[in-house]
Amino acid sequence: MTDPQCANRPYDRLSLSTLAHIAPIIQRPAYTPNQAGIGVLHVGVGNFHRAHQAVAFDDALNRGDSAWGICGVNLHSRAVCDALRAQDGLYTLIERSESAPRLRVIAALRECLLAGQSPETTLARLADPRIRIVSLTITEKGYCLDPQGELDRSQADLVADLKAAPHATPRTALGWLARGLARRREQAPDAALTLMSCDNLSANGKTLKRALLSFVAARGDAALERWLEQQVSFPCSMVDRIVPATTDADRETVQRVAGLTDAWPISTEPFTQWVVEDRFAAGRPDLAASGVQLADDVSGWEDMKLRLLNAAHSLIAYTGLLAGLSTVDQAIAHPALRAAVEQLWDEAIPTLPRTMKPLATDYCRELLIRFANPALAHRTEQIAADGSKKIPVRWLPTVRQRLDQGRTVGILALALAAWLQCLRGASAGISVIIKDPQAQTLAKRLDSIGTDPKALAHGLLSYEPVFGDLGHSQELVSAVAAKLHTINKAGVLGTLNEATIRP
Ligand code: CS2
Repeated sequence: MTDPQCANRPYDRLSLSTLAHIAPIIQRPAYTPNQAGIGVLHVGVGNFHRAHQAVAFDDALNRGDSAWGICGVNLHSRAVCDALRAQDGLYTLIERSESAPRLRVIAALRECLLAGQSPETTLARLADPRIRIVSLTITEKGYCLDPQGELDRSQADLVADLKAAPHATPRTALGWLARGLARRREQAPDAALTLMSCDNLSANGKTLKRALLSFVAARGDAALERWLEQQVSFPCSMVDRIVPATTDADRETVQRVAGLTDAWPISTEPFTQWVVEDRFAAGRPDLAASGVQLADDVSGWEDMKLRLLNAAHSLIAYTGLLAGLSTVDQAIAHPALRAAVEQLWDEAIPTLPRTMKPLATDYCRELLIRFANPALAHRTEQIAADGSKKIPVRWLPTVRQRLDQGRTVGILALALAAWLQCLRGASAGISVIIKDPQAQTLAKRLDSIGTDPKALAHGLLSYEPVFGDLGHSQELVSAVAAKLHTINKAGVLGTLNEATIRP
């Protein structure tokens, strides 16, 4: 990349050797990155981790607590590792709001490994007693569980890991954890560890524990099962920060403001929240000093976030895509979508735990402001991905609870109908292509049904890997079919208008 004003002078790339040249307006590490120890191993070094947990560990390093550098491990994405290695692990965090972007260089990622390329180092790190926290952002599908909470043996990589020879290179996060921790148990049996899920799942810590213990049991390693029960804690956490995919505009911002190039900066909102159960088996930095809320129980926070924030996001994603709205701020500026989001909250709030209900109004008010942030350009297409894994934790708990209580599910039925249309894609005259491991299966299933709304609604809702037994609910099938019928007749905006005027 070259300076447009001075085509002969290339920009330097962000790295330890150029850090000192960065424009003074930018916050830099207050510590010497090379002197930081590595106390955390994080699996899944995507944008979210780098905008969220990595910042809290960077704060600890900035405060002089030098034990908490991070070893990042990616299972699939080689590109991030390559980009970070070329920058000595440094990257720029851009906080975007309506005022000027605020930039900060994060240096907490001291190492970045592609597990399959460096299997020995990855396993050695997992076994290393200096690593005291292993955290994960592997997305909902990374836990390899079906809606009943059993290992999902329809996943080829999981089945391969379950059957693999003891020294084969694992393919799943569960496979890597089981092998690395088996080595830890042998080499450093007293080295306790915190395994911390930072994914958008309800009871994410318990889910991780269940997935890993089921995996280890299925592999027949009873000694490791016992060790995990005794030496490892699995705190639940609620993590929240909106982090869009990186764009060239972000790279240009860094170049313009910092005077250096960064191949993979992260753009995010000013808001950040992390509520975590204070059950760290081998210590932790002073997370409270970074604004992290340490709690005895985070389940209420998780429910509130999944059912209000993430559920609204997914509603915006599918209805927005159908309405040709490509970003969340555009969608929330549209009166029909905003009314739909507010109605979704009216449906979800009564299902929240008693302790959370009094907080919900302020929470939603703040969400409206966060969603409206025009500087984020958070794409509806990004959120629409992986619906088959997201919807069961975002929409279905509210749906189930309302149906059990004999209440209606107006806007959630519409949301399900919008997802169904997006899955049908071309067959519904829609050009949206949604990334989802189940997309093909679901599209085929819907294609074979034809166009009758009732049959389509039943076809989708009786797909047990997503809906469990919800397909038996005649009321839900009819409600989704009715919305589908209206979408076909009046388009999604017409349906939203009708739904929000006459719920
Ligand atoms: C979003 C989340 O892409 C999505 O599915 O709903 O990533 C959301 O932005 C975060 O959970 C916010 O904390």
